[in-house]
Amino acid sequence: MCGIVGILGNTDVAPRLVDALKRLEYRGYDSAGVATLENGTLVRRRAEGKLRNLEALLERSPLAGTSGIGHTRWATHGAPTTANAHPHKAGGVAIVHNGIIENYLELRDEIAARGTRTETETDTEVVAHLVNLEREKGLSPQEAVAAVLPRLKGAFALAFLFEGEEDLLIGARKGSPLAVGHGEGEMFLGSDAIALSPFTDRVTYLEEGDWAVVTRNSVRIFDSRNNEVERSESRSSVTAALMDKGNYRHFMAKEIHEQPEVIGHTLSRYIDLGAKQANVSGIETAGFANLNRLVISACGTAFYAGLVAKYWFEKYARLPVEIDIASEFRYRESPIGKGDFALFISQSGETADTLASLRYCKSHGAVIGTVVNVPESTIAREADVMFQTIAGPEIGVASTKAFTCQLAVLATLAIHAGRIRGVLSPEREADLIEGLAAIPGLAVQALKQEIAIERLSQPLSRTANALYLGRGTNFPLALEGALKLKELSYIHAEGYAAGELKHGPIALIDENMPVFVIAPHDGIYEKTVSNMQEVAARGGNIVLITDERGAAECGDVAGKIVVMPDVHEIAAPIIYALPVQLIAYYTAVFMGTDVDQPRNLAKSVTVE
Ligand code: HGA
Repeated sequence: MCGIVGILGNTDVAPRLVDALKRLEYRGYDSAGVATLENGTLVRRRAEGKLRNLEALLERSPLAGTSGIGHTRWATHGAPTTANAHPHKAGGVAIVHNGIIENYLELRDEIAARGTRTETETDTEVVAHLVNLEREKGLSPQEAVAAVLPRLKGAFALAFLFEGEEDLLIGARKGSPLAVGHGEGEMFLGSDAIALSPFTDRVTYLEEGDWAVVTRNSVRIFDSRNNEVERSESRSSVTAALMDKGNYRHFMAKEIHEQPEVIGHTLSRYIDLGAKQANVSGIETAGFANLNRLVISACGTAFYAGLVAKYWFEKYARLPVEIDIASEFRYRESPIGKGDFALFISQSGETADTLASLRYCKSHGAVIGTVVNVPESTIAREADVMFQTIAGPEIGVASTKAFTCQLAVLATLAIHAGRIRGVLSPEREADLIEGLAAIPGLAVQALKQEIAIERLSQPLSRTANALYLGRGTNFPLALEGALKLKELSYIHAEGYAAGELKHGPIALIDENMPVFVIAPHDGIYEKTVSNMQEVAARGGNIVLITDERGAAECGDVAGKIVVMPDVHEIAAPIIYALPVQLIAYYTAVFMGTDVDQPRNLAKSVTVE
């Protein structure tokens, strides 16, 4: 998280920095700031909160200058105040930073011993001071940065601007992404191609440990040993148009409603409808036919997509799956090596923990696959094989369409694996493919329950806790439902496997506890009805999400029922994700929380 941008332009740069920051706000919105050179002098404007506060400040108090850097922050070290907002400045050096300087306390003590005091609570400020101290010794900007970078532990993408140096930006990357954008007599730095999209589509991605010395007409890139290196330039396909909400009140609502279409696009890439087969190109690289196990790692909602996929791979491809959240996996020293295939799921393709897990597996010789929405992202570039979701840009911080598209890709992958492993007969495969192909139409039908869901969400906005229950592939969906509600409405919620309830959580049930039960009428429906009876017997307030048969056969246990269309078992977690998303959405709307930018969160988590 945190988005950084730098521009060496030919016109006033502050409005352009803000334009880039608008596209980076998905990475954080605790504060924002810009610094420019006005006649060679470093000047800054910083504001707490959303980018619009910085915009308002710049209107009241504009900045001139054609060279500048900008930042949108998701705070890791220090409160989200104006004082802690980037750019940070020491003497004639200003910097913006994405990442965490892990040894900042040690470095702060060191510079204090040299008579320099820091003014902020951030880990970032020490870097500006260290470079400035090197400058005071007489080193050039380039020499000063080269002297400081090896001393920084942790992760960073950095952009430096120097007083008196109108034609110079220095960028550096280790652990966090950074790209150089090439213009005509102009040059740019940015966290991603989205930030650079208003200015150029010619992009060079820095590699791990690289740093770049940028002028309006040149870029020189050095690796971590300070050897000058060549990095190729590519054409970015990211469009410069700022996403708009259309007729929707929030991006999240728009993205929920886009699902029938984007799931359709995604499925059509991986299904051969004529042959009624899954057709996932790249699956040969993965060597699925002979794998002994599949390792999956991801974070948050993407992890829950992986958890659903575990059921599918094990059932349809008889392929054992080991799955772990990436922040645990990366440090678990899991035995993995040649002959293993590891799959990483990420919307942004920049998730720091997922990327670190990927690199762990890669360094141990495993073949790497990714299910990812951004094909130019670091995870996509470092994987051996990419299975792209065609969800389009997802702006709402709470993931919706990216999740269901991840499920769509994973379902086709499991089916294709089942065929090449000799597990699925042609008839069984055709049946599963038909089940998936029906999803876009069924998703439209499912969304017709929106008004009923809006109505039942209103009382929920007054509750303090909620439980979500499901079995089989609907258990991960229960976890996802609870996560969505927490993220958006700040209501405490937990997801459980319905059969696990009696082993503890049932103690929570009383007449104030709403319990969402996600249960299509499938082979284990009756078991879930028994679990609902257990809840009802203790006064719990059940909202059942099921189909018509389920509604007819649940007796009178449920206070409210949301009726979904009949779906094939493989389509259920995708279709049932929609009411789960709508419940969280409308609850948040009734509570008046910031649906698209919930507190304390950011879309893409690029720090540990
Ligand atoms: N550590 C810095 C930058 C935070 C960041 O990159 N978040 O994603 C800070 O707290 O300001």
